[in-house]
Amino acid sequence: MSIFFTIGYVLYIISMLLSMSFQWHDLIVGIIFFFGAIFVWLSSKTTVRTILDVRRITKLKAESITDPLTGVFNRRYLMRRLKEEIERSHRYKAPLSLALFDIDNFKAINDTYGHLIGDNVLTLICALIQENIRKTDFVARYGGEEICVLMPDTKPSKAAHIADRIRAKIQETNICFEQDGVQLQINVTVSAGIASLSTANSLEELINQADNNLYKAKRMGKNMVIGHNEPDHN
Ligand code: GH3
Ligand code: MG
Ligand code: MG
Repeated sequence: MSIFFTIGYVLYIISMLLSMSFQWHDLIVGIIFFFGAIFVWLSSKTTVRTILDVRRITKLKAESITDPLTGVFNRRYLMRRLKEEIERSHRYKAPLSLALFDIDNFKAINDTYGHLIGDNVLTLICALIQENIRKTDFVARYGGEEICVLMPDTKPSKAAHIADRIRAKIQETNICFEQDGVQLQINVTVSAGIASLSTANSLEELINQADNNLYKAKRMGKNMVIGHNEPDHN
């Protein structure tokens, strides 16, 4: 940009000299052109740098709240949001529920097909859960193969219904993959425990309740959702 201004002005001076009508105050125009060009150049450079910085910060922010394997929110973000949602629920006296999912017999999947396939299965299950929740809910990886769905403004009976719909969807999904040139198909099931702020008073109680219900679901035969006092069977 400044080069164009400078060239333009040099050509202007040359034409003035050639036409013998050059006067020293014409230099002022050149100086204004020159510093104007430098100003425009520096501003455009700063703007480009700012855009790149904003992009970098946005990316870093997204990475700090996302689980790198599955792409859903990470545990740290879950805990932060959970705290905020509990406060919001108390303030507006609104219901709040969550479902804690755990993949059934996941160790056997790892042992049979290897960890890489296990990783793919886990990622796929997270995607299936993500596809089957409402816009107002959100999914986070709570632990190894435990996935939490937080459901604001939702009563536990409704949460159990949603969780059971997700459970059924996962059960009916055939997971296909290729290993050593052989096409394989596996069926995965999940169990879930529901917790609600109506029967828990704190974040810890909420998590404990979901954990206990999940444990019950495992003990009662897996592939089921427990919450709201009665199981939603497969
Ligand atoms: P259950 O039905 O009772 O839940 O049995 P399970 O085999 O799913 O549960 P268990 O706790 O015995 O094993 C969980 C396994 O999940 C063990 C661990 O290696 C595996 N796991 C945890 N995180 C990951 C991961 O990110 N990738 C893979 N591939 N495996 C994982
Ligand atoms: Mg498991
Ligand atoms: Mg587990």
